Amino acid sequence: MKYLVSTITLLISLNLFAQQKVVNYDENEVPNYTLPRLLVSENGRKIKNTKRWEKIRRPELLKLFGREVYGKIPLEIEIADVIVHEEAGEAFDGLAIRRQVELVFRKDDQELSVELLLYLPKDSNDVPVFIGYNFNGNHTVADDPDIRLTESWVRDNPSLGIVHNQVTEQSRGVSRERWPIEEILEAGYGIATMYCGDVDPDRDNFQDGIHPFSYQLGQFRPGYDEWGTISAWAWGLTKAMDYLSTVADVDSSSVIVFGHSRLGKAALWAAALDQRFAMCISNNSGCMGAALSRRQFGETVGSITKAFPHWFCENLNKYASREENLPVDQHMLLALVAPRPLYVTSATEDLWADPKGEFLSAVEAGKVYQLYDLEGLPVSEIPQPDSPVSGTIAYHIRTGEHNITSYDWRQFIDFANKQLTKEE
Ligand code: GTR
Repeated sequence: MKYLVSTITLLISLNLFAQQKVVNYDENEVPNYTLPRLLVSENGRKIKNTKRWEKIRRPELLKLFGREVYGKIPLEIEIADVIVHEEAGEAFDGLAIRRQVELVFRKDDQELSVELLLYLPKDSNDVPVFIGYNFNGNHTVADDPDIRLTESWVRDNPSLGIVHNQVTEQSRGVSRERWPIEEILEAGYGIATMYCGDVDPDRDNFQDGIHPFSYQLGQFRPGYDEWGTISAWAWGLTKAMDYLSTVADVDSSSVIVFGHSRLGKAALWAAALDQRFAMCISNNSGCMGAALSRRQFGETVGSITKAFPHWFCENLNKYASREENLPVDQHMLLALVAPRPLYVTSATEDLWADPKGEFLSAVEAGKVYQLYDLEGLPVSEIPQPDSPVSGTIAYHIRTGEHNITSYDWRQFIDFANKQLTKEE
């Protein structure tokens, strides 16, 4: 008996030790690593100019991220219908008009509806627009009683009245602090959002959302190199871009794609894939977003593929605890946004997302901006908290936790003002 108890105690402590080792928050424990080379092609050719970048390296990297990380999008599909639920509702005491449309996709007997909510400053045209997903439904972004409720699956959250995976009135406006819409409108920008779960519910189940549209007969999940949920979300953003290009009051050459956390990963991948996005904002996107995987600081390939296997293609599992074998690292994803303006943020308490790894990744991506004679980041040391720095890449680390706040938004607006203002 005594022997049994001490064996169990030993096993428990070994297990605790192992768990502690799993998450590294110690800079001294970051392994020595060499990043895969951004500016050398697969067959060893030096990428010395924008022509070679665009013709050779950019397509190679897109292919690698598609095949090994997020999964290729195995589907060409157009919006079948746009159902306009509201054309120009008055919102925010006359500051804005609200438009709500349903983008409908059809294939054989399948149908998928994605609702897009768009606020535009009233009486303006050629408006630059921010577009990004929300986590729990369009109605959560503002205290606006006219925003339609999603009928899609939403993760249960009884404190918000989300039960049986359906939203209710109780969650209206609950995310408003993350969405300073009036400030955005007053600054002369429109803002568009969609519920990510309309495109693909965030669960380990490939039977809903857009995925089944790409299946052959008898297929129940995407292939090893085919789209996980982040690729599905990125696809949805490109479809929203298709729609925004048809809206007369929107300046489709100034659409800024943004996202927080997992949705920041999707925003980066969407901007990499679709060069119509004029600018990209990655807010606290962390592991498989902006942060360098090889640092293995905070969340790692091993932990993310264990907790959220459905976000990626199955191929990514090969690199759990084998980051050094990845043919890419995340500075390459950031570089795929070049030469367009890119904003990367971290938060001081968001160590899980590896702030330093997000910063260093942005520094490295600057090499591609330099090919375009643009300065990426103007500094090589991580700045003090709440001290944004910017070239054509911008970065700040905000004091506080994993979140997107009005402080972050003020910096995004300032940066967009600087970067997108057209020369007269
Ligand atoms: C965490 C996940 C992160 C990040 C975050 C979020 O649990 O580990 O990669 O994406 O969720 O989306 O809020």
